[in-house]
Amino acid sequence: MAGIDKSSIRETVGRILQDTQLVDVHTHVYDPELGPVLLWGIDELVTYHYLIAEVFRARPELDYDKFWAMSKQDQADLIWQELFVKRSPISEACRGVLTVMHALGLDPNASDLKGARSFFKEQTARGYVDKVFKLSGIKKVYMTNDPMDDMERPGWEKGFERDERFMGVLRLDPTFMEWPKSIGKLQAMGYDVEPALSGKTIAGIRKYINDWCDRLDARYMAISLPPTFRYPDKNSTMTTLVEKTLFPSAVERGIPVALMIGARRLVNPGLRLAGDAVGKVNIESIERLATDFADTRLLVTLLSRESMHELCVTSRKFKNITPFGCWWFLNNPSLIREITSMRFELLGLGFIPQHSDARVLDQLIYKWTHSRRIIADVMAEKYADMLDTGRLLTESDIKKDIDLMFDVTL
Ligand code: HDL
Ligand code: ZN
Repeated sequence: MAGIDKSSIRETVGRILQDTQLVDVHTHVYDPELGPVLLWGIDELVTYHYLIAEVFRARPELDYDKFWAMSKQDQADLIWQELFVKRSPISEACRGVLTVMHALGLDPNASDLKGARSFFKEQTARGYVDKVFKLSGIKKVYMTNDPMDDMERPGWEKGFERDERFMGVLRLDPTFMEWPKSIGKLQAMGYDVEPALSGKTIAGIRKYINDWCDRLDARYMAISLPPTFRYPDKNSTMTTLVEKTLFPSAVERGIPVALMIGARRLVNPGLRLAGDAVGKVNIESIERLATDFADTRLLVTLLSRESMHELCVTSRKFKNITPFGCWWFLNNPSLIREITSMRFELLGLGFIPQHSDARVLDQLIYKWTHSRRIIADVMAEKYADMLDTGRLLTESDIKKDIDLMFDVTL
């Protein structure tokens, strides 16, 4: 059996990864039938909250309220001038916009956004979804569906014919965090709940979960938790909600739970969505959840670089933990490289290397273009090390390995 020569590994891995239609297990993009919750086009791309954080660093005298009072187009024009014209757009978020423009045949050297805007005027949402999926090499995305979102809920209540490329995911932190903040909406939706986590309320929340998992055809449930999350914590409503509703419903439905831990929300409220920061997590709490709910698959992604090493070690101890993606502040080339190397070294192929976390449809293009390159670099290095031992490697070995990691069915 002839193996691949070491000198052609990187080209071969890159080609196979490029030609493989991947699955994106965490995004904030939506079936176009859901209407305005699907963000796309140059103004959404340039006003991505990552770039809003960066424009305030370029223009520290900018007033938060004045910025938010501007139209989205004016915000985009300001960001374009400050981050793309007056200085080199070298940050990962800036580079991402350029990668998308380049892929669409738009001019990344343009002095304004007029040309880009006229291109997008000719697009329809559905047609552009097809274009972006093709350019990204993505066959399926998992959404982040929040019934508490007044923009998203009506589309689901009305009902629509699903685009099978958009998989449902029930997101629960907007319902659970700062309980009983969501009680009014739950009651307005007809659920018999009260602030006290009584048997009646627990039953009402489980009905909410089941009703919406049915409506979404949810493939997993997700919850984002702060670095302060501790489990079990007998004084915390979150422990009760997780123990008595989230996990029992996941077990009953036989679906995974995604734990996304480490975001410190709104450390700077003036930045709104761009105002969140990061904190290291308590890995023991994840180990206790993995122990108490040993039959539930835990998809885990953490926001702090330091926590990622602990997660790799903990994943070796708990077969029901699957680390997924380089999330948010970790979705940068230098950190994707480090984390992916560590995961191959500690977990072999037993993890999901990446998710895009795309908030704007167009971002699928850049987040996957950038990640494919780095993951191919790291995979090729690991394969080369393996060949040095005399072990042979074929193209079908590589394809099998890539499908094992990326062709995720949840
Ligand atoms: O909680 C999450 O899913 C995060 O991804 C947030 O949406 C965050 O604002 C984000 O977009 N990160 O990329
Ligand atoms: Zn996200």
